[in-house]
Amino acid sequence: MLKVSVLLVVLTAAYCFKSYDRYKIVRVDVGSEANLQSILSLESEGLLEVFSESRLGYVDVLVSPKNLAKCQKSLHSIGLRSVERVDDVGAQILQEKAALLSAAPMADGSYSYDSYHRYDVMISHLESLVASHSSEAEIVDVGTSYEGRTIKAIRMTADISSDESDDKPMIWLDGGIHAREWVSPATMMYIIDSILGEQETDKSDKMGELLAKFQIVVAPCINPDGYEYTHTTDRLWRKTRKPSGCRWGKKNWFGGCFYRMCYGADPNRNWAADWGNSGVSDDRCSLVYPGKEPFDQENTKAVKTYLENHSDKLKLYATYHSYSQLFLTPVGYTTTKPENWKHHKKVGDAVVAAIAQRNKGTAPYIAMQSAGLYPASGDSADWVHDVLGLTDSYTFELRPDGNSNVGFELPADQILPTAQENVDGLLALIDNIEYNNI
Ligand code: 0X9
Ligand code: ZN
Repeated sequence: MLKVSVLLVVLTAAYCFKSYDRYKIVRVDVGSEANLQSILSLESEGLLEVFSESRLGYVDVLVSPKNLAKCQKSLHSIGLRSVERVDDVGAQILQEKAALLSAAPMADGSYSYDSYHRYDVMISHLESLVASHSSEAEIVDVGTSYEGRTIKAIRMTADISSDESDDKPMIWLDGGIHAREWVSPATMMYIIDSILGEQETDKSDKMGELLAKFQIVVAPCINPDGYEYTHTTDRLWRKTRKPSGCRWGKKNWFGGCFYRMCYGADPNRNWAADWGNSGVSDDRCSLVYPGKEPFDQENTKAVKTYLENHSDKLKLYATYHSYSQLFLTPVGYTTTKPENWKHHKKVGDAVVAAIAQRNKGTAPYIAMQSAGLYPASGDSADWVHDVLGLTDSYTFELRPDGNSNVGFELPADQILPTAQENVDGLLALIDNIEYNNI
């Protein structure tokens, strides 16, 4: 009986949801910038959608059943090799949805790591943590998203109500800037629970030392509009949700859009560090549209303002994405190494070693300069590095590894190992930042 009702709810939910029924993910070899341009022109013809950006010589594209034959023909005619990676994206999404719907509902304020949770569940858990740890945690309202959600963070430090606590060196961590990367907010929640001793209880001495020395601010989900949209409407949405205008700026005779209305900007292309130059598209509907100008998205503006206001204290910035299991060091728009590269290399080696130590036998994380993955302008870690002048500014890419077929839909039983290894990764990171080594 339970199975039948879960199936009914799944089918109803699927009906309102963007369908990826029989869509395929195809991996295309792109050895050169020219090849990538050919893919982008197939995208503007509407034959495919770039799904995840080109990484280390390939790009994954999403192809509808209607376009499959034509798309394969076009790829073949321009000499690009391709291989099917996922046979039916829609089936994968339905499977995930069924698991979500059969998960036990969360009691007010509680949280679990066996399922992905909605934004309000995360925030009410933060509030309950603050209530039970009032001497060491408080909620920070970072700002308001385009759709009116409050972007919340939790600030944690020993003796939080003392005036001195505001002056302590600051560590900032954020998650969920890309909407569909669900394991990122979940990992941030686990890191928060661990810092406050609700998880990883064997590390309480270490966490106590950190809270005495630093103020640690964690914003688990800084793109709440996009995140909620992935739960209600389109599981694979990446960007924000602010309308960005008609595709190619073209209106029809009646004042509507000639093609269609585009929504959102890529919030990790929207920061003022080499903004708009590489790894972006001026197609407002593209998943890497950087916005009309830097910080024209409410959420990036809010986080930027908070960081600017605390820049004199900021000692570490880390932002958590998925997927590929990487630790990315600045900068991401050019492969020219910054002057603090030697330090970045040392930090990266320490972080990936600590992660590997925690979950032996799983694919290791790899440390590299972020432009080595692919050059892209306007990301948050580069802005903190270049504009705030902070050496220790990094991007994590969490599980799964780059060869995975599940991609952003990491099964929920992987949340805990991902989060656990990243508590160890974070501790190694903090031990190695410049501030702790002078
Ligand atoms: O493209 C991104 O924004 C990040 N990858 S993701 O799949 N999570 O979208 C990587 C950012 C790394 N930064 C640069 N290459 N600049
Ligand atoms: Zn991302």
